[in-house]
Amino acid sequence: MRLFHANTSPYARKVRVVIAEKGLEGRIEGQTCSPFDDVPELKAVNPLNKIPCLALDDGTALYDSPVIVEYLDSLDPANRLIPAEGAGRWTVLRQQALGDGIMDAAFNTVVESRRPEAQQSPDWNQRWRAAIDRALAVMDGEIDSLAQQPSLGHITYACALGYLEFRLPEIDWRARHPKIAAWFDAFSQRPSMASTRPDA
Ligand SMILES: N[C@@H](CCC(=O)N[C@@H](CS)C(=O)NCC(=O)O)C(=O)O
Repeated sequence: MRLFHANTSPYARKVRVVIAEKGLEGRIEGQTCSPFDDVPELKAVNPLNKIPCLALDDGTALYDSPVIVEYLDSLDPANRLIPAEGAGRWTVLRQQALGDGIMDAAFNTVVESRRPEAQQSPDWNQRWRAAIDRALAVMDGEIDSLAQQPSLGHITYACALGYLEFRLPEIDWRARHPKIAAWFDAFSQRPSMASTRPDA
């Protein structure tokens, strides 16, 4: 299998952390690329021209990141990061959606900031910032009750927080959410997180 990714992509980091947590490194070759460059191999497997994309050995490909992580999790059902059923499954999937939503709002903000200033939209920037702030408040409310066993929910939260810190440090979420900061610092000690830092 081949994973198209970039070190700075929070969605790709989520997939790479899952690969490391599940010990699948030996089965997946990485290909770093930017979707903003012309990469014919990426477009050939993902018509959306986005990363992450996982090209399978049978010539098919999986995207986007929630589909890829569900597939990777299924390869080793004994060590699941997404519960197979029950209330826990919906909690983890909802947490993934919350973390992915922070990534979406942050990524849009970063891309918007690279457009000519006259074309940037203050309305959209405010909307994305408000979504990030509300999502962080929800995360704060549940951080003390996160399960001990790491799940895809934990991983997605950590990758979203790492991306905010990397690309939008001015948000300074640590100052408003010290409980989240303490949890993030502890979770970031995991080898899967340390080896996938966006600034590495
Ligand atoms: N929902 C997608 C989002 C993927 C995504 O937007 N990736 C960015 C890089 S961080 C990308 O490839 N953007 C290229 C584009 O928007 O054209 C996922 O979870 O995989």
